[in-house]
Amino acid sequence: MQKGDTRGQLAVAEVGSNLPFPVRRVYWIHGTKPGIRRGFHAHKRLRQVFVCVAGSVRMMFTDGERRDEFVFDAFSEALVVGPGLWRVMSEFSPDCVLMVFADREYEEDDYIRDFAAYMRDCRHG
Ligand code: T46
Repeated sequence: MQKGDTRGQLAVAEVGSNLPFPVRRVYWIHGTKPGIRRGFHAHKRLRQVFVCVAGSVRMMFTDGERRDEFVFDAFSEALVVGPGLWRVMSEFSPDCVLMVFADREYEEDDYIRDFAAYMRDCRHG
């Protein structure tokens, strides 16, 4: 939610307004080196809201059949991502800050990091 005025911009993330779940964890990805791609996993349960606070990043999501790929930047709407989607992030600009609000604590066993296993057992759709 943008609250800009003549002084500049102020953006708000608020549970019950534009955050669709109670937030248990916030993390942000920044300083990603040139040419690096991140992600390569899906989540079993985790729901997240992505906000690109600065810069830009290419996002790719697939459920194993449908594939969406787009450049996400500071002018984009926040992105709500539920469980069961495989994601890859690439082409981070040097100034990219990708902030993520999550509805669960960090749990490594919530990750599916093997694409073949994802396609076999876990994909939605
Ligand atoms: C996601 C994409 C968009 C923690 O200890 N706590 C945390 O909350 C997170 C998110 C990560 N970590 C550790 C686990 C690894 O040792 O930080 C290290 C890097 O995490 P990972 O390799 O999972 O980073 P990405 O960029 O591949 O994935 C992250 C999130 O993990 C994931 O939930 O959806 O960003």
